[in-house]
Amino acid sequence: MSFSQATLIEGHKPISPASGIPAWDIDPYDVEILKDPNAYYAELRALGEVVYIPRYSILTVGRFETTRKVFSDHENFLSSRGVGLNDFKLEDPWRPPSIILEVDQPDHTRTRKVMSRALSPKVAKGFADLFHETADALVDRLLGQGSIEAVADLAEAFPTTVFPKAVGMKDVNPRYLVDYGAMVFNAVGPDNQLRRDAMSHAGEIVPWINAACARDRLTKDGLGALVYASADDGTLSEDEAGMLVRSFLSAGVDTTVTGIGNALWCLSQNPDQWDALKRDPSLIRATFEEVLRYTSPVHTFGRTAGQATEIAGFPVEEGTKVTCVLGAANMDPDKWGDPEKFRIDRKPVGHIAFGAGIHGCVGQNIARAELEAVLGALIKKVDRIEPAGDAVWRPSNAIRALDKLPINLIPN
Ligand code: OVM
Repeated sequence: MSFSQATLIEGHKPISPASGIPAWDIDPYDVEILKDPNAYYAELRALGEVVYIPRYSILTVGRFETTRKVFSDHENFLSSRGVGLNDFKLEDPWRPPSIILEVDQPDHTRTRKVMSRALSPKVAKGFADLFHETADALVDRLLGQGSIEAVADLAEAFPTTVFPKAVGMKDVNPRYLVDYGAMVFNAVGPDNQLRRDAMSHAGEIVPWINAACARDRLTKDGLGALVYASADDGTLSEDEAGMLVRSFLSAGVDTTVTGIGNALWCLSQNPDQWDALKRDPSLIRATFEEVLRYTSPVHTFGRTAGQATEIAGFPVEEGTKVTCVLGAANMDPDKWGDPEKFRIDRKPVGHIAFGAGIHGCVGQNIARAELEAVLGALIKKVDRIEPAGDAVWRPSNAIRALDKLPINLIPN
């Protein structure tokens, strides 16, 4: 049997799920669920190891062990056919595929090596002064201001200041970086209003992003130059180097903006945990890990079954799109005691907020260094973080981020 374009659902082949897989009549990309996902996560886990969602003709997993297993099983569950609902084998993607994210072994190995060297712990340490000085200055400025809107004033302000510097970008446009992130992450969802709204900016932003990745738009001392050095030694072509710089800009801004915003949300909602962090600054890193577990900034990413396979004993057809709900896995009570409690002393080793397996977040050292600087500046200078209005979420098909977070930073 072959499928014409007209019979595709959300850009992939419709499936007939194996018997025994429960069907669930739900839209996981409904904005109300995206804004407040915990009940959806709980029901997904309760329904079974794997659930069929007819609306999108996908399978979905949310229990910790199964989600981790599918997400790290790169032999059976491919990335090269896209990590969203579109199957790149059947429909052209909205942009040339990423040569690290949307690729399988062995091609992945070569680009991954370049990126993991460019983003090594040693390189991240080299940015510590820049990150700490920027965070200290930013928090000093905000402290004089009374109540702040922490998403724009801090969560977006920090990464859009330090990250272009770390990459060595000569072209500066914080708004374009944030909006490009929104496109990249909404693009992995269905063709819904969120995706269309994000894509409505593509015409001006995509060419700007692509141009900003060229060798001559980068300084000689940043992450971009490290990647272009791999073009000089023959590991990459010049075009491939530009594509990997594009990956920095795709994956490095929205994610860290979200990490900072979500950290401020967690700490402003849990003043006892803020106090505990003030008392013991050695818990800064553990606090960020708990923010990652508790809020899963990337809530859902997918894979495509490259061949007939199985999930928890249920047969899965070739071409099946499987969404992995990282947010549900990181809240699974079978893995985490009292998952709905935000506890900075939890040390949630093994959370999958950065993914798992060969595609696990290659930028996580930089992300941790950024959060260490921001949280470090806050605990040095701020006595209390008080909510100054309701937090508003910014629904996205893949990111769980705030849109507005009014808070008061009360100085020491
Ligand atoms: C990329 C990339 C990498 C990680 C996440 C991401 C969808 C994009 O290489 O473009 O967001």
